[in-house]
Amino acid sequence: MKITSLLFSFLLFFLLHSGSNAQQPANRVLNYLDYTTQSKPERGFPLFENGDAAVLYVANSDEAGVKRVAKLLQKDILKVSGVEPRLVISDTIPGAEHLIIIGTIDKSPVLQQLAEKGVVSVDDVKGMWEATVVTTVKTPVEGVQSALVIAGSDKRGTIYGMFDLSQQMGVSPWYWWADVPVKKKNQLFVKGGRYVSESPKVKYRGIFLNDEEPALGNWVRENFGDFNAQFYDKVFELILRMKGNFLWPAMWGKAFYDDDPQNAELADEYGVVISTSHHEPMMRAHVEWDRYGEGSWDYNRNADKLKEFWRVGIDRMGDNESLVTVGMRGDGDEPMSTNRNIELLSDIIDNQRRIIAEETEKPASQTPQVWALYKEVQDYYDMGMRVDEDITLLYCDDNWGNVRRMPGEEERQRIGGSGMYYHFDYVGGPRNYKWLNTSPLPRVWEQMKLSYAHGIDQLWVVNVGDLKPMELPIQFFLNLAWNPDAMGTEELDAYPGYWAAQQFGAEHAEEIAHYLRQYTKFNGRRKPELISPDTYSLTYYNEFERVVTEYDDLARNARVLYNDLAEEQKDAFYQLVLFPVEACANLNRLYYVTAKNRLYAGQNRVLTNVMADSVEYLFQKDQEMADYYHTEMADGKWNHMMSQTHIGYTYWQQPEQNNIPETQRIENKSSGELGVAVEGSEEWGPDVSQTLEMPVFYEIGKQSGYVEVFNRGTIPVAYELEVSDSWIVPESLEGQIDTQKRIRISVDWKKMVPGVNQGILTIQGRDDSVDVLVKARKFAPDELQMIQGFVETNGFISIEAEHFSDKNQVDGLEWRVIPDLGRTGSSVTVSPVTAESRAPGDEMSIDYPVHFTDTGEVTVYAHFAPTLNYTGGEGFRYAVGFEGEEPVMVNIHEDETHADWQSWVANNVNICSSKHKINQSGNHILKFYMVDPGLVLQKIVIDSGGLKPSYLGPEESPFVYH
Ligand code: REL
Repeated sequence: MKITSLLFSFLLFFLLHSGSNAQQPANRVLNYLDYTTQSKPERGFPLFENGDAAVLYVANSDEAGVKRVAKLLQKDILKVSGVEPRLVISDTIPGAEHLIIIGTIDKSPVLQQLAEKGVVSVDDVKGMWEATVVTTVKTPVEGVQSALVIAGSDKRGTIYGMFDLSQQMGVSPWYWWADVPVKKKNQLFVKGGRYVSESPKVKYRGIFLNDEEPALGNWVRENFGDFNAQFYDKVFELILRMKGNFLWPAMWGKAFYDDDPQNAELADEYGVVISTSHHEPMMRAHVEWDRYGEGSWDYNRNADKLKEFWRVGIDRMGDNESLVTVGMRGDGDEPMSTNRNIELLSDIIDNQRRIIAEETEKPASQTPQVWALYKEVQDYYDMGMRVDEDITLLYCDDNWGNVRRMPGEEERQRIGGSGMYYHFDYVGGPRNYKWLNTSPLPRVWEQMKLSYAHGIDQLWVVNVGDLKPMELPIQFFLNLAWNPDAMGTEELDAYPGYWAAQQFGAEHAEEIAHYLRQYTKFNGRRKPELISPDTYSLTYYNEFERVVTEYDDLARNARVLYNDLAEEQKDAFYQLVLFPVEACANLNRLYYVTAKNRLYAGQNRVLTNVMADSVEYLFQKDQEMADYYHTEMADGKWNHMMSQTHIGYTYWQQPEQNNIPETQRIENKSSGELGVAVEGSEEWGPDVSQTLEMPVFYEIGKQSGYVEVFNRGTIPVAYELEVSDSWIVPESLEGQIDTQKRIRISVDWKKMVPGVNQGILTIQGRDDSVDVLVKARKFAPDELQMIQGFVETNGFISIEAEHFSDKNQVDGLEWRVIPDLGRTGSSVTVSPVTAESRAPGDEMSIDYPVHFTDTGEVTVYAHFAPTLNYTGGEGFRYAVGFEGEEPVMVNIHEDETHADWQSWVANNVNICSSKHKINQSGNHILKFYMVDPGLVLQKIVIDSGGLKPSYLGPEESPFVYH
C-alpha cells in the first residue's frame, strides 16, 4: 500500500491517462514547412554559405505585395546571415549560380515556363486558396546552376511561402513587435525535394484591434502620428508572418479608410482582407457617422441618409479584397431597440445588399459579406430571421471566450458558411479585461476546435485589444485556424514549448513554457481586474497564501532566468514572459496583503500598519514595472503600452486611474498582548467565544498544521505551550513574539489509539491563555490496509477531474484529458464533441475511487468550464452517482439567469451539485456519466459535512492505492 502525495498521484495518473506524449515536430505545431538544414546536404540548395547568399528573383508582373514581401525576405536573410542577398525584380530571369525564384503561379511568366517545360510541377496547388509549393531544381534555365522555387497558388500563397522560409531561418513573426532577436547562422541549406503547404482549413483568419485606448492609441500617436499606413504596415506584416489574412481595424475614434487613404491601399497590396467590426456595417467605421453622418443613427427615421452613408463605404472599397459587414446595431455598439424588429433588420440588410450590387455592378452574392450574431443580434436569428445564404453567419462568444451558439444542420448547408468572433480582451460587464493576457490556450483550443467541429470555417476573428501583450494567444489562434485538425492535445501541450523555442531558442524553452502556461492559467482563473481582497480565502485551505506563493515562485524563477539570459534576449523575455508574471504576482500579493491588513486591524495586530505600508509599496511597484516597460525596456520603444488601468475597479468600467485598495491603520499599544489564531479558522483568541479548533489530523495526508501567535502591542510577549496529551507535538514549547509567528504543530501517531483522539494545546501568555482543540483521526491497521482511492478528510474529498482510475467508453466515443485546461488541473471531456446525447450508463463513464470515514448525506460538486448552452436546447446534462446508485442527472444550464452567467465568467467556472447518500463508510466508486457532449469537467469536490468556502475548492485530497 502506498500513500501518495499530490504530486505522486498526479504522476501516476498522468502516466495512466496521457498515453504516449510523443513530441511533435516544431513546424507542425507552429505551422510552417520544414525544409532547411544547417549542415550541407548531399543534394540541396544553399540559401547562404561562405558569406554569399542566393539571389532572389520576382517577376515584374507579379503582385506588388509579393515584391514588397520579397524585400522583407531579403532583410530577413540579411538578419540571419549577415549578407544581404541581391533581389532582382525584372521581366527576365537573372543569371546566378543559386537563384530563389519566387512567384505567384499565374503572375510569373518564368514560373509558367518552368511549369510548361515540366521543370517544376505546380499542378497540385494551382487555383487553390493560399497554397504554396517549394521545390529545388538543378539548372532550371541556362545560367542558373540550381534554384529554389517558392510558388504560390495566389498572392498570399506566395507571401506565406516567403515568410515560411523566414520562420525556418529563425526570424520570429515577433522580431519587431516583441524585439525577438534573430540568431545568426553562418550557413543554411534547403534539403532537396518538394514541399507543399496546402490551403488552410479556415478561409479568413484574423484579429480585431479594439479597446485600443489608452495603450495602443498613445503608443501609435507617439510613434506614427496616427493610425496611418506606417502603423498598419507593421500590423499587416505581422498578420501575414503568422499566416493570417484578415483584420478588423482599430475603431475607437478611428476610421481605417478615412484616417489615411493609404491604409486600405496598403492592405490590398499586402493581401490583408479588410472588414469593419460587427457593429460597423458597409465598410464604414462607426466614427465616420460622427464625422460625416447627418441626423440620427436610426434607420426608422433616417434611412436615406444612412443608405447614402453606406453607399460611400462600398464605393470607396472598390476592388479591395474585403468582407462587408451587413446588418445594424444601435448607436455605439448598443442594441437598436428593446424589441427585436425582424422586419426592420431584414429590410436594412436587403437595402445594404442592393447598395452593394449597385456599387459593385455585380450581384450582391459576389461580394463576400458577414452578418455578426453578436449579443442581441443573435436573438433575431433565434427568432427566425434569415439572410441570403451567401452571407457568412458570424457566431460570437459571450465576450469571455465561451461560444454562444453553434450552427445546426440547416446553417451548415449555407453557401456563405459561418465564422466565429472570439475575445482575448473585452470592454463590458461583468468587468473589462484589457490589461494583460488572461486567456489560457487550452480553453481557446477547446472552444475553437468545438466551433470547427461544428463547421465554423469561413472566418475566425479574435479581439486582441491593444495587440500587445497578446502575442502568445494571437499566434496560437492563427496557427490553430490554419488547420484545426492538425492541432490535437499533444500539439496543444507542446505549443508553449515550441513557441518559447521560436522566441528564445531551445535551451530554456521548457522552462519558459512552464511560465507561460502557469501565468495564463492563474490569470485565467480570475482576471486581474476582478481580483479583490475577498477573492481567495484567507482562512480556509491556506488558499490566498498558496495562490500568492505560487505566483511569487513563478516570478522569482522567471527573474532568475531573465538574469541568466543573453543580453539581446532580455527585452523580448521581459515583455513576453517576465512582465506579465511579475506584474500579476505583484497584483495578487497586493490584494493578499490588503486582506491581511483588514483582518489584522480587526484583531489589533501590531503588523496591521506594516501591511498597510506593504500595500503602498506594492501599489507603487506596479507603477514602477509599467515605467520600466515604457521607458527602459527596448529603449522606450513600447512607451504607453502598459498604461491600461487595472487596480481599483468598482463596477464593470475601468477606473480613470489605478486606485490603491483601502487599508486600515491602528494606534499600536505600547504594551505586549498575546493573540492566537489557528489554521483554517476565522476565530482568534483570547477574546474567543468558543475553543479554537485546528483542522483534524489524518494519518493520510497533510501531517502538520499551525497556530499563529501574534502581538497586539509593541512590547515583546513571552508565551509557553502546554499540551494535554503527549501525541500533540508543537515545534517549540516557549518563545517570545515581537510581531507574530507561526508554530508548527504535528502529532505522534504511535501514541494514539485508533479512532478520533482529542487533546488541548494551551498557549499561555503573561496574562492570558488560549486553548486550542486538537483532533487526530487514527486508522486501525486493518482499516488502513483496505483504504483505496481519495480519502475523506475534514469532511470533504477533492479530486482533479483528470485523476480518474478507470474509464469506460463505447466505440466512437472517447474520454479525453485536455491538458492544463482548468483553474487548478486538467479537464476531461468527451470526444467527438458532436456526439449524440445518451442516457447515463456504465458503458460511458469514468470512475473515481473514494474512501469515506463516515456515513450520511454528501453533496457532489462538479466544477465545469463555463461552457454555454451552444445548441440552444434544454441545456447540457451530466450524471453522477456512487456505484450501485441510480445516477443523478444534472443540467448545468438549469434555470440559467444573467447573474449565473456573470458569476460563471467572473469565476471562470460553473459549479453544479447533486445530493447522495453514503450508507456505509469505506471505499466507494464515484461514477461520472456522459449524457450530453460539450461539458468540460475540471474538478470534483464531495462535501461530507466539512467543506468550507473557498474560490478554487480545497487542494486535492490524499490518494491511496495498493
Ligand atoms: O468587444 C466587442 O465586440 C465590442 O465591445 C466592441 O466591438 C465595440 O466596438 C467596443 O469596442 C466599442 O464600441
